[in-house]
Amino acid sequence: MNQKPIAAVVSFLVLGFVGYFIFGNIINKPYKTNFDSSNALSGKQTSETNFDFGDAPDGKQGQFPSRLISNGARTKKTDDVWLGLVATIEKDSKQVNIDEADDGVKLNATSCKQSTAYFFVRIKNPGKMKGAAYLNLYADWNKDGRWRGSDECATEWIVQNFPIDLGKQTNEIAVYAPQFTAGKNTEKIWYRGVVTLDQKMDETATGEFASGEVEDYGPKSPGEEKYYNFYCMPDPLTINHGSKGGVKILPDFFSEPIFDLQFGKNFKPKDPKRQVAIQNNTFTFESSNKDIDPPKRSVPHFVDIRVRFGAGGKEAEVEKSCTVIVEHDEATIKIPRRSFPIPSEIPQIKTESGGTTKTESPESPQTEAHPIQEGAPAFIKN
Ligand SMILES: [Ca+2]
Ligand SMILES: [Ca+2]
Ligand SMILES: [Ca+2]
Repeated sequence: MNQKPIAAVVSFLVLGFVGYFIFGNIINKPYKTNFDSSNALSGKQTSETNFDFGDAPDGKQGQFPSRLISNGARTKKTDDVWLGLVATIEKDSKQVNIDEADDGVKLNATSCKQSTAYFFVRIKNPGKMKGAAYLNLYADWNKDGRWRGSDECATEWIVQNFPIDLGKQTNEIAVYAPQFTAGKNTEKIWYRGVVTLDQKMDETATGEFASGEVEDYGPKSPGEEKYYNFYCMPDPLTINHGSKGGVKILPDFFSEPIFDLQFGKNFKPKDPKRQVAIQNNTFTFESSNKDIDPPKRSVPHFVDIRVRFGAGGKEAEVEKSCTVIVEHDEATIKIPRRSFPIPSEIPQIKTESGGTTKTESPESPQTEAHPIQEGAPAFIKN
């Protein structure tokens, strides 16, 4: 069953998007939800005036319409339909090129030839949404600091309201690949990718939209083209004490492939409370069954993983932690001094075992339920 979707996304594997489709299976990842980065720092409540903006230079370095004063393209809601994993909300454009959530558009442009853009479109309620979303893409082929007009090969408004029927997107993330003719110069350009819900854009790349996300990408030197990062799945892994579970380590959307992984330099895989082992690109976490100590509580463990990327593992190394939550439960404690059940304890134990069955099985998201892998990932060309 796993073979079918893998075949369906072979073209993405070639492009280095290994593992991107796994994202379609991620539901309720607590730290991956959209966040308000401006307020995350200040601790303030989200105000009515916040939007997601683009972050192309709007000032001396370029005249791109990014800031509020320039009527920069912006979206009010970012959790109906958005690009990649995350979106930010800010009071004004984050100048320049410092939006942390530009993670859902990839341009594969060949000078004056037919080219492809990849949009990773994420939706909140797959199978339950109605209406349309629109994809737009603007590229500054002539490098004059604006998205306007055309060069000798192509218009700078390269994808024009490419429609997505949201009712037909049954996966949380789908990839859309509109095609276009690229301009003459395709190197070191600024481009803007936008998804909007129900509303169309125009050639100005400006305006306020009720829902969606705006992502701007700046010029990259050849050395900066490569990207290395990974994520843990599930994150967190939740297990009961005395049991074990596995966490897969997967490369991000645009990351170079993982070469191998090992524990972080200061991480102790074995101690009285746990045994952690790495095999292939997965680690298993076993919580010691001696580790039964009331009261009922959740104990987080942080497993430091160091991943090497690229050919021979020599291109890059990234180290970060995956979280494992061990649920300690009084229900397993034997209390020999009591020969009869105390009535109040019976429902308590039932409740806890009910909670236990609801706890996410470490295996089920990838290997049993895997709804994304049941259907081929949406890959739509026009
Ligand atoms: Ca943005
Ligand atoms: Ca994004
Ligand atoms: Ca231009």
